[in-house]
Amino acid sequence: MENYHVAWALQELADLLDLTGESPFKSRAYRIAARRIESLTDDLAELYREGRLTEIDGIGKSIAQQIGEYLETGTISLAQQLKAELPAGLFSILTVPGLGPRRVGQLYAELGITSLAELEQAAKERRIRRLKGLGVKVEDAILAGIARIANSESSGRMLLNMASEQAAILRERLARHPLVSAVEIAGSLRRRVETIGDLDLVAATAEPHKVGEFFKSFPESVEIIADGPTKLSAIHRSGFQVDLRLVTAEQFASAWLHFTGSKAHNIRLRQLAKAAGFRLSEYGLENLVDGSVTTVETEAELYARLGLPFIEPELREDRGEIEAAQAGTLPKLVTRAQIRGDLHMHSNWSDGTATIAQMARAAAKLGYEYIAICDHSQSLKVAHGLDWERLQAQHREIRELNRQGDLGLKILTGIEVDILADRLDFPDEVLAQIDVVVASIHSGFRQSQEQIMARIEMAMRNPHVDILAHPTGRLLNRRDGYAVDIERIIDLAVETGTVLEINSFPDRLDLNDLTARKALQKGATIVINTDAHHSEQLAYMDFGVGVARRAWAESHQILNCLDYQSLLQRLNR
Ligand code: DGT
Ligand code: CA
Ligand code: CA
Ligand code: ZN
Repeated sequence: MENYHVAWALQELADLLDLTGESPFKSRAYRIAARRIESLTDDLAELYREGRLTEIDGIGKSIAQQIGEYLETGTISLAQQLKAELPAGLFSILTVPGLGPRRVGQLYAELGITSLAELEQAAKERRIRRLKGLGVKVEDAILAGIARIANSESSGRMLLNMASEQAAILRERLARHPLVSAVEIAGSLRRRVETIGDLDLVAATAEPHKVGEFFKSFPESVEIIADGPTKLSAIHRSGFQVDLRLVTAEQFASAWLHFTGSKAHNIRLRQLAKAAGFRLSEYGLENLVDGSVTTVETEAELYARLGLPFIEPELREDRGEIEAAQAGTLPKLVTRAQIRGDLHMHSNWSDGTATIAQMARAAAKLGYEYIAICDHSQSLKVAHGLDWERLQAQHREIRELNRQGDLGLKILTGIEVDILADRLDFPDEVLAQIDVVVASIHSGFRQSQEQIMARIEMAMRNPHVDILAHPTGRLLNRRDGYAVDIERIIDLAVETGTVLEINSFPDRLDLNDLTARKALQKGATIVINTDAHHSEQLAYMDFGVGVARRAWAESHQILNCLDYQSLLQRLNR
């Protein structure tokens, strides 16, 4: 038994405790213990045999006892007992985004909800908003979540946050296996495609059979759908597929390149190889005359053998990267490390959950020089939009935080001003006093292209508006964007100097890679923002950077790659 099996069992026990409405302290203790165990390098079973479990930070007597029981018998009787008491349908409700076990337990206890269908009905009948601590926002989120499940089941594609999180856990786990000498994520996730069909992992091992058995024993697997000697596929509990390819250490670099794709990019590489007298495959380069196979140590070496410089995974789509590589004109792609700040985030002044100081501290930890707090404006009542009075109070708080000077970065004042039907949600005199004005549409999604474009043009022509946020309004797996004329928006951005946002939220990624690339080609400036409503969401920056890289962006084209002084100059232009 491996450590992560135990971690997983404790997680499950914590979920069960939450579902039954036990004290939150109990489940939290189990979750902390599970996290400790997942990152533990020592063998838990061995520590148990030596009677040393309680030496681990966060593991007390009673949790140690449960771990012991699990190691001895493969189950925890408390978990079995709780599971027997709860209706099975509750577990499907747990898959609704944003609904944790505690809330699911509350919905069960107070409304008797035991299935997705009952949950949807209760939300539609507006019964959920009346429960303590839930409200209209949660009810809407539940309906959206249910719709998203239905959609992603039909589209079958995962959002990047979920895909990256799962892939990282699985990669880590395989990497710790003693028979695995290398393991990497491949496929669309490595190329940073906006949604992911399935996860692809490539591992190097001399004993594929044993590693394959290990992969099949993962507790998240609900079904093994391919079980070959070097190619395995499993369906995991949350409904997605994981493909694992097992190769030798010598084949690893070629296989990683091959399974990273895209298919279109690989076809081009195979043509180049053929012209040079080789057959390119996941095993290496086979000489077409004598059949000898050349392997490579790195992807870069393989590209070099085809007469090309290294091509970054985000570019591998046959969208001109081969030609650019041959001509020596590949872009120097922007990196996460070049991002100096985040200019669109929310605080608990509107619909965020953290204070401004908390957001600032979290941003400083990411190495930023500056942030802008852009809470919603007054008309957006559901998000507690700020009127001028509260905005001024917020600005006082920001000035005070900056004056204290112990945050490690500068906070700019900002607003996400709503683009109303015929005007912005604040007059120019107010907007003039704000450092960063982000404009966006939150109403009238179904208007005609003419109406929507008139509103957007009005906003972009306003000299105080710095950034057009999530320009198309699309929500992945949920709804298409509004009827925008994206070419026109790009032209307006170039004409007016309004910066176009790549919103990094995993269900937005708006602009997308292709439109962002078009915007950059025409000379528009892009900003990569998170739109975080919580300090942990600041980490979504990686996803936005992925989109920018897929758009061939270089740092000089990105607003938030500017240092603080240059940023101020650009904003005041
Ligand atoms: P996805 O999963 O739809 O988000 O997109 P990808 O690009 O991850 O596609 P996937 O998982 O089917 O395959 C991973 C990569 O493996 C793909 O980009 C190209 C490479 N590949 C090479 N040969 C083959 C092949 O014969 N079939 C498939 N499906 N992929 C291949
Ligand atoms: Ca894939
Ligand atoms: Ca695949
Ligand atoms: Zn926002």
